[in-house]
Order: sequence, then structure tokens, then C-alpha cells
Amino acid sequence: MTPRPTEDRWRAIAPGRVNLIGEHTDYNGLPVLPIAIDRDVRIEFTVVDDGAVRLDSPVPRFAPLEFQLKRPIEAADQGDWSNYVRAAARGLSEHGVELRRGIEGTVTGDVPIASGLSSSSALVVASALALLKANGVAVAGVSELEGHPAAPAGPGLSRLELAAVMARAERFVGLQGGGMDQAACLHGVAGHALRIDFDPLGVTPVAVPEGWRWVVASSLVRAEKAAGARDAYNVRARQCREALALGAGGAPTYRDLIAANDDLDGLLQHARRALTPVLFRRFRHVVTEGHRVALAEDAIRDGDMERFGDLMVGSHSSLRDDYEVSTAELDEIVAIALEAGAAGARLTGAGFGGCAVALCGRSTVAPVMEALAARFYAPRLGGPPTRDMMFAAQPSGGARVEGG
Ligand code: NG1
Repeated sequence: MTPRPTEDRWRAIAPGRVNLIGEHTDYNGLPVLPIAIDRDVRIEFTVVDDGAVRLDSPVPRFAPLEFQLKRPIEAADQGDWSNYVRAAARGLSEHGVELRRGIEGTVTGDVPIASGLSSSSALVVASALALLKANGVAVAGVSELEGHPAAPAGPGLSRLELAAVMARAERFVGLQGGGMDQAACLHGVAGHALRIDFDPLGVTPVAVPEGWRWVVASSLVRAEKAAGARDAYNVRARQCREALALGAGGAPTYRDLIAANDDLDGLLQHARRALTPVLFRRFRHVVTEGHRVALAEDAIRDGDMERFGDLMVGSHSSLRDDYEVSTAELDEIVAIALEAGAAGARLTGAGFGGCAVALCGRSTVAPVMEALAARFYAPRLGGPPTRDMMFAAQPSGGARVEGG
């Protein structure tokens, strides 16, 4: 491959995502149903031959970062944004991609940060795409809808492979996360939700019916995964593993457990006897949420908004009562949206703050947004929310590199 002239400018673009249903199921090996959204993280870069990564940002709290690809990549202090870029580089190196050339550029974007919309994974994926581009490694799509071949010609990675590598890589930042965010970011398809399966990773686009709208509303409480919410998240991941080991009667995974038990009630009765109350509540969330995702996929395929909405409401109650990751603000947003006519609403992402998502029809988007503005935001802000706090998200295309 001929080295690229270093003055070429490229743009790596990676979208955030909104998870429609299937929360805290990915790291338990059960499917999720997110959309990639029309908000993204962008790295505008040139290729440099000295093996350095140098990035800055117009946001003052993100100080310019620099590290060297030719030396072992160590983590910076906890909470330092460079860790997401380091994670991408380290993940690629550990996967055997030789990174000799570096990048220099600027990171911008409009995915609200620490809001459960995966700005972190978007940064990780954008960094990976930029580094792969700089080093002449192709990334091919796998979705027929995108019209890409399943595997790249020549040296390269498939999108699925990259999503799996980046899911592992992001754990470098300390969250024992599943693979939803990186897969959604890399596989977004305009107008489609994505059913993502795990072990092995697979993505199936599912068309969102005409007229369905997704209103995203921030609780104004940051869900800072690099900090406090991280421990609460990791504790739950551990509790789910413990609950499976003690309550599943020998099934090695939640998927095996569900496949072997048609009778959900019987399974839960057995688990209630075998588990402590806390572990039982975690277990019940995972198992019932897995079931709701399957029903929600049927509902979206059938164009049945009411059924999908009811499943979202069930998901939120389970996250609030059994998984204990909701907050008073998220509960209030859900209640206001439902009262104003949303078909369904729930917290989206990990919880502990962040955003809620409401499913609306064409004619209910405006009343739902007005009700949230008047009853949730006005008392807190003394005025209307910004377009980062409340917006209608469009199911959008996946991460890519442009320019040159
Ligand atoms: P958020 O915090 O919403 O970006 C996290 C995990 C997901 C998934 C959700 C909960 C990462 C990068 N993200 O997402 O994998 O487990 O929580 O459903 O680990």
C-alpha cells in the first residue's frame, strides 16, 4: 500500500445510539434493540508518520491529548477523555493490527455526553476508524442494506469483528460493558432499529414503521460512567453472574436458561426460592427483559405501536424496581410523557441519570415535548430545554470515514 500524503484530511464519523428496549441484557448475552442516531462524534484528522496520536477538542474541559502508538499504551487518570482513544488503539494492537502511523486532528460532536447515548463508544469507534484509515486497513460492512461485502478485500476487518474488538477494548476504561454500543454505532441503518445478538455477535436491521418517533429527554443528571456510575454498573454485572450460577439449575448462560424454560413463571418461582431478594430482583429483570425484547421485535415488525409502548413501560418498571438503576427524574419524565400521549417511555442506557426515550406518533411528538418542557424543564431551568436536552432522534446510518 502506498503511504498516503500526510496533508490529506479525513473525517471519522461515529453515531451515538438510543436503546429502544433490552437494557442491561447485553452483558448477560441476551439481545438488545437500539437505533443509531443522527448525532455523532467526528474526528477530523490528517495522518502523521511519527506514530503519535494528537487530538484536541473545542470543549475546554477536554485538554489536548497526545500519546505514542509505538510504546505500550497505558491508561491516563480515571475520567480522562484520552482513555477512550487509548482504548481504541490498544484494542486494535491487541487484535494484531500494526499501528505504525498516527493521527493528528480535532474531535467535535453533538452526542450529549454522559447521557446514556453512547458518546463514549462513538469516540472509541471514531478513533478506531481513524487509526485503521491511517494505517491502510479496510473496514467492510456486513449489512445487505448497506450494500457492502461481508468481508473486506485485502487486509482488513469486518464491521462485526471491529465491533467485538472495540467492545473488549472499551472495558479498558473500567466498565464491564456488553457489546451493544459499539455494534449499534458500526451497524446503524437509516430508518431501522437493530436487533443485536451476542455470543456470537450478530446484527439484524428491523424497519421502524412510518410515523413512529423517538423523543429523547435528558434527566439533567449526568451518568458519568468513568466515575461513580461505573461501580454501580459493575456490581450489577457481578450480581447477574451470581444469580445465574445459583438460580439457574445448571444452565451456563441466560440464553440457555430461557431456551430450556418455556414457563417463565415456573422459572421465576424456582429462582425466588434459590436466591437472596436482591439477586432475585436482578435475575427477574434480566429474564423478563430478554422476553420483552423478543416481544418488542414482533411488535415493531407488526407495526403495533401500542404493544411496543407497553413493553417499554414494562421495561422501565423493571429497571426501576428490580434493577434499581432509575432515578426520580427519569421516573418523572416517563410519567409526564405517558400522560401527554406517548405510547411508551423508559429510561435508556445504563440509567443512574442520563436520558429517557418516549415512543410517539406523528401527532403526539409536539404535545409530549411541550408537556416535558413545561412540567420537567421549566421548573428546573427557568426556561426551555436546549436541543441537547430534548430532541426527536432519527434512526440513522453507521460509522464511516469520509474525505481524503
Ligand atoms: P451506556 O452507559 O448507556 O452507554 C452501558 C453499556 C452497554 C449496556 C448499557 C445498559 C458500555 C460502553 N455501555 O451503556 O453495553 O450494558 O449500559 O443496557 O459498556
